[in-house]
Amino acid sequence: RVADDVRTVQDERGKLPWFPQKISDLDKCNHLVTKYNPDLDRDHPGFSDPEYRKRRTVITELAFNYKHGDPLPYVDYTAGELATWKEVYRTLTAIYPSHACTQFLEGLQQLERECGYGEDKIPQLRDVSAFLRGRTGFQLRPVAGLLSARDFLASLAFRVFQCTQYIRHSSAPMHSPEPDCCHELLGHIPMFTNTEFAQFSQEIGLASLGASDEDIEKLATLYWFTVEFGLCEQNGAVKAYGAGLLSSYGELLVRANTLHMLGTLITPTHVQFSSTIQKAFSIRYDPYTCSLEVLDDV
Ligand code: HBI
Ligand code: FE
Repeated sequence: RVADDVRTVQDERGKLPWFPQKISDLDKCNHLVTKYNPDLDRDHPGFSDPEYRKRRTVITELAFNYKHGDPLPYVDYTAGELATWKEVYRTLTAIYPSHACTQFLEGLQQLERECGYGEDKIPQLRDVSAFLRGRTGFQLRPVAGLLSARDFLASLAFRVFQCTQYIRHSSAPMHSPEPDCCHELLGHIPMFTNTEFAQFSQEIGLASLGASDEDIEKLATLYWFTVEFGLCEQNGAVKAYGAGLLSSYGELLVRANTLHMLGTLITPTHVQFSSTIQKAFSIRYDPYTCSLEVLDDV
């Protein structure tokens, strides 16, 4: 049994799961997991706020209508949304120097210097995508919520990171049950400025293409314990590089201290994963055309 967010939509027996072969195929990688969105999750801080839900719908429409090659949608954020961003930005950046790994801190500094990051405005995906392309070749596309693991991982194979654009509810600035722009822009984006991290991300993505549901679940778990909640040791101290930690004040303070004692340090280089995934073919990525060449191994 695999989790709901992993299972392939049409599970045709014996047939290789469909996967994107060129970057524009990512238009079809848009299967959402809706269980944490404010229309369905009673525990979501925005569940009983119709204004919030309406606003979130306006922003997610931009992602639903987006096609590869379109200019990334620009969102005119409201004063309330900007206030939430400011509170999140101030609170988190205050503890980053002591809790975040050096690669993250360097990435954030670059973004502040060269990409307009700061507490006064929510960075636009268009600007962040252009910036990242020049650093590590990663680019962004908008997404309407929590994406299925298969679709999310597939986009990484093309050096594409799928980003939500709505912001968390103002009543809970320090936590969101679903990914929001604070999670993406503060938690994930700084790490994507790092060459090794970008390479690791693409490799997980490539390993996921055409993989069985069981293997997708393994890769999603690996992703969870590294990219989302990973800690590492730097100069004898425990530092976070996981986006789930770096976009949540409580997580960052508590986990960085307790996980150290449990000795659960995981770094991507400790994990050998793609060699244990059985596939009947291998893949070569062509960076010039952003497409794949599929080679039969027999
Ligand atoms: N969807 N929008 C979005 N953002 C993520 O960070 C994200 C996702 N779907 C799955 C996911 N992350 C991973 O944690 C794994 O399930 C691969
Ligand atoms: Fe994430």
